[in-house]
Amino acid sequence: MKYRLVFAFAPLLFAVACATADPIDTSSAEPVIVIDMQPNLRFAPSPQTISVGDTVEFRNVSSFGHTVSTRPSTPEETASTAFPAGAESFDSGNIPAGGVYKKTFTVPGTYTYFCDPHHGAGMIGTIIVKAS
Ligand SMILES: [Cu+2]
Repeated sequence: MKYRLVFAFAPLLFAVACATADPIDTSSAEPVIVIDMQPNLRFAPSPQTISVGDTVEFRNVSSFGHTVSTRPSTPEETASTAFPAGAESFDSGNIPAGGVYKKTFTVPGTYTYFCDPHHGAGMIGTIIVKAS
């Protein structure tokens, strides 16, 4: 009888244990800097200074898609894109509403990036990566 009771409540106990566990294990995670892609077509904060090796998490907090890119496809984008020698260009592709794109910066210098669909509206951001 006792055992049957335990089995009956096992799923419930499991659910409670899961609910009370820390949902994000931060014990071994690298530092994460958050930059929002905002509904007003701005990256924020920008400029953002980080340390080499840091990971930036770009969060789309608007209700439509954005990109994070240093890979220009127009002369205008080329003119407002920059990244240090030795670094590779990057392009997140479309990040849907509520989506996230993570990038780790391993080469120090200044990165000027843009959102492809909203470049013309001035959605351009700057990240300064300091050498450690
Ligand atoms: Cu955008």
